[in-house]
Amino acid sequence: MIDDSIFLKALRKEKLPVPPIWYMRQAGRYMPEYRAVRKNFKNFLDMCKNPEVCCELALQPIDAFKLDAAILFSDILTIPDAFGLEVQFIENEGPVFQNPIEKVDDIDNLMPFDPESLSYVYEAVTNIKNTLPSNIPLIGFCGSPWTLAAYSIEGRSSKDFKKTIGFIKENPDKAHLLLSKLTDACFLYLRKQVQAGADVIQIFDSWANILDAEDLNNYSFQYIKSLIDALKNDSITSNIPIILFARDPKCSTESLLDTSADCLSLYWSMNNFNIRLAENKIALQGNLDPKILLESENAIKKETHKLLEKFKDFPGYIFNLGHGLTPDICPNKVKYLTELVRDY
Ligand code: 1CP
Repeated sequence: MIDDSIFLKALRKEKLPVPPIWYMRQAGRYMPEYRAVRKNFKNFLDMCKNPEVCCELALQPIDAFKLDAAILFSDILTIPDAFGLEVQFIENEGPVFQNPIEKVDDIDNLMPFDPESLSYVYEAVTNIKNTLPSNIPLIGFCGSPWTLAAYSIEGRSSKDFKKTIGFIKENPDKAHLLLSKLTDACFLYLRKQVQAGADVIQIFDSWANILDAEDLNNYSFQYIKSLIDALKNDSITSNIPIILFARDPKCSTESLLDTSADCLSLYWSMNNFNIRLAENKIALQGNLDPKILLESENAIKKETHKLLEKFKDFPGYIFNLGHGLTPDICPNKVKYLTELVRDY
């Protein structure tokens, strides 16, 4: 039954009359239903630690827009929190770590990752899976080892992650040790999500954009590839499709294909990506600039039709944005966009 869903068909690189649709950050602050629940929690992670609430939030965009896939409601920073770095979300500041990694000893002394400490996430997965219509697949996810390392060293979000770049240049061996520890944790975490009911996995390399081509391979893609290899070689996760989102990566199409992901989620400004090279090798997702949703319906229509034309003959295209929906977007525009794609 679930195998007949158009999302899983597209991930198997089947050509479809209408692409499956879901949106990055489809559950979030742009929805009034989300804000109504969010106001009951001071700390965002406390909300993520409540599996019933996560279930309700993950279902909100499915109910509102009849999307073709649901995504687990959680955050990528659950893993650093489980390593004891104590993540808090501060209003208008984003994530702030109480115990960031400041010196090399902090990496040696990291407590071992216990996948059971994130049981609240797996419970949310099971709740969502049990509540979703049986033909709608559920996406589990994690941050890439590099993106998690960047937040853990920087201790917060940043435009350029200067502190992190300085740290890895001064201590490359310890940086690699941290990345290996995070890769092992991501594997155990994703395997548990699949055991709990996730049908698909997405890896978010949201800070791929701050590395040059060589460092991107050395500090990020190398670890994404070992994570994907481990998942493909494990009997529980071997058949689960894996989507990789890398934000604006400074690299060739070939090096993205070399990660062994089953699907690449394209950032909105990735115009150098060679679609023909990807054909029949990998599925593709995304690429629409989310900012277009702040414009008029006519402007949305023009850009969306352009994008659908671009991927018209591509076997295995999933409609999505090139990054997440932002809080300033009006839900009516999301509804309009979804109908536009289905009517094309
Ligand atoms: O106060 C609030 O309501 C918090 C807003 C919010 C939400 C709704 C955050 C804080 N995280 C989330 C949920 C979330 N995060 C989901 C599930 C919801 C869905 O997609 O429908 C997912 C998949 C994520 C993943 C995530 N978290 C990423 C990767 C995707 C991307 O946008 O690149 C990243 C980078 C984060 C970190 C994060 N979480 C939240 C904030 C403010 C940040 C920092 C962003 C930054 O550094 O700029």
